[in-house]
Amino acid sequence: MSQSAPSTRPFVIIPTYNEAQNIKSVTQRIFAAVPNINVLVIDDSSPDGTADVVRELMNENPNLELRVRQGKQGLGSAYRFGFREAITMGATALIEMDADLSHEPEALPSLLSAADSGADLVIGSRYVQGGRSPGLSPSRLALSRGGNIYANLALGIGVRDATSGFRVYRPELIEKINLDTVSADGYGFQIEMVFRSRLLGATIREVAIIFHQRTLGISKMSNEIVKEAMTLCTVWGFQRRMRQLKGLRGDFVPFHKDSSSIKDAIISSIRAS
Ligand SMILES: Nc1nc2c(ncn2[C@@H]2O[C@H](COP(=O)(O)OP(=O)(O)O)[C@@H](O)[C@H]2O)c(=O)[nH]1
Ligand SMILES: [Mg+2]
Repeated sequence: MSQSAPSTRPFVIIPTYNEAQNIKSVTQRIFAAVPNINVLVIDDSSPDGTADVVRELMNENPNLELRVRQGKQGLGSAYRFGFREAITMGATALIEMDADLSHEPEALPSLLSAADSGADLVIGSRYVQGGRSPGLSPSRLALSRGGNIYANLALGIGVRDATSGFRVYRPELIEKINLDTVSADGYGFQIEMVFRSRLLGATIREVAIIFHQRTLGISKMSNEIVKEAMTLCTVWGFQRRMRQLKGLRGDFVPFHKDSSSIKDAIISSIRAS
């Protein structure tokens, strides 16, 4: 799938929910790091007026775009929407990045050059040599490391930081994945996208990043999001194992939480032949 045409119209997609205090610095630093880059903010009608701040910034930045959606619909849904919009606008690379400055805009050139040198998916990774996440609380570090170990055991993805939200995708890979069949949110979305990329034989590279703790605003991470990621990994892992045991090859669309029950997905993977 890889080809090495340089990325001429990269889009950074930033989902926002109550990031009015961060969005100005993050966009300014992005444009300083990569002057001609495009930035697309997907705001879910943040009550703190994030969208108004973005509108103000758009007066000075012709490469800044905003889409406002009705109500909080989750990070996975915001990215699915943003990927489609950016592809429609001719994106040659799709970059995922948080608004809270956890991801250093100055790392964008190294991620983009890894994509240009032939990776379908580049993951900014805390867990490869040179990667760090200073100041992460022991409980969040345990959750993050434990989640990655579990996702690797269940799904065989061979990625050290599968929950990282700082990434570059080649648009061709996103088009192949078919976003209509991706239903996870939050960490589950990040893991699902790595899993789906692996199933398609994509070239995946991890590049070291320093992940900073948020200093302004609050995290939207919740127990529900962690629970969803664990449940989905377990079901996908079961489906994958059944397929291996039966020697099944060919296209495989993993369990989609909105289109069948877990019970039906398990029964059909036991029956499949
Ligand atoms: N549009 C949109 N963005 C969201 C939503 N939930 C989180 N985000 C954004 O996703 C990014 C990561 O969320 P964050 O709260 O920092 O999660 P954490 O880093 O796991 O603690 C931030 O830019 C958030 O503003 C949502 O429901 N809709
Ligand atoms: Mg964050």
